Amino acid sequence: MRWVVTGGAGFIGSHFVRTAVTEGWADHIVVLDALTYAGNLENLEPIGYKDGWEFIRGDICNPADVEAAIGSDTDAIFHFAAESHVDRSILSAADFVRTNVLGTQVLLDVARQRGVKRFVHISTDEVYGSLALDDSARFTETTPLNPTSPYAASKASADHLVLAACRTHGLDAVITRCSNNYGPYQFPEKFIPLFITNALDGTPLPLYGDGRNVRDWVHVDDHIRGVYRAWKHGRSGAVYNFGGDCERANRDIAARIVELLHVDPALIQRVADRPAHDIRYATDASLAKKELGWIPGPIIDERLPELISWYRDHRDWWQNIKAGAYRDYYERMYGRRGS
Ligand code: NAD
Ligand code: TDX
Repeated sequence: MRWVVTGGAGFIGSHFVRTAVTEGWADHIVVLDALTYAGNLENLEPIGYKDGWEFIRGDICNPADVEAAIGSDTDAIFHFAAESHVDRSILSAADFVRTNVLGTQVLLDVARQRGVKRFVHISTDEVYGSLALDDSARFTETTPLNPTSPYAASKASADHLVLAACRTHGLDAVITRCSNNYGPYQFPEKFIPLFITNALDGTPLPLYGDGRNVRDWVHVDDHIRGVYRAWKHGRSGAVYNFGGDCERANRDIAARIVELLHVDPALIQRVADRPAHDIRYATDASLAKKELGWIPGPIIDERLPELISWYRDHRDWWQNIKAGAYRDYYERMYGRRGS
């Protein structure tokens, strides 16, 4: 079994690769990653230099790079590569359209040319838009796509292209749409690692708006095991939602982080809200549970202490990031918001 994993040096992709190599999910894995600001080879270091995987630095928008990674013997492509941060897409959307839309189409074209047996496309529940706060409705796979941010719109576009390749050209493809992930090696621009690392540094935790926005939290390990099951058991052309059955308001997560780290709650500072901030995500994973046999593990309340320990024990990893080019972004974002 030979696989290509795009975005395998990022947060979720690296978790998938580390687990796949360790558990022997495939004979050989090619990681294709451009190493953008979010890609980091340190995320793959725990695997070590053993047989069974290789790394190619390449851009999914460049057909030559993609052709170098995908061979006629490639059994599956797991497509994690993306520009993934909503706030960055609000500052500038061009890279999102390029990588998430055009890059996905390049991969689909090469997959077809090379006769790849299955294309697993990693999407997000953000393509569905927002739910009301005072409602119990959840996103299902038939909820109409109604993306809010440029990031979500680019991911929805990619989903349409994947389904179009499936319907028009008979490409065997499966789409997964997961809700918010948390776990080790998440880039500290995202809410949970940003708040944990800022709290460890004793710097303010910038809570957007009133903090009542709700996210449905899934551990990255549960997500990648769902992706594996979608490859193994999913129907071609099907979409599978993954959610943690774990809706939490941002302000409650922030309060819990402060409590677990024994820092001053006054570190939580309300800042200007994200434009068109989706108020609530909640994902119904019934189909994945029924057809893939997927079940999420322990909820975030049980896993936050171990996650905080990980960030405490891996200070070098995130301090290197925070001391690098990320600083410019941080100042632009949070300077503007007045934290
Ligand atoms: P990430 O930003 O941590 O990693 C993205 C990776 O893609 C990086 O390694 C980066 O170098 C690589 N990449 C970016 N542009 C590339 C290009 N043009 N060519 C090759 N590689 C490129 O993202 P993540 O949080 O790990 O998300 C992975 C996937 O999962 C994305 O498709 C995202 O939309 C999806 N997703 C994320 C979440 C979440 O909560 N983080 C939830 C649901 C779905
Ligand atoms: O500084 C912050 N303050 C804050 O209050 C940041 C960065 C975020 N937030 C809020 C905004 C959201 O309501 O926290 C919540 C989570 O924010 P993000 O971590 O940016 O995630 P979100 O916008 O919900 O999108 C995430 O989930 C779906 C991922 O980044 C996407 O890649 C994924 O598709």
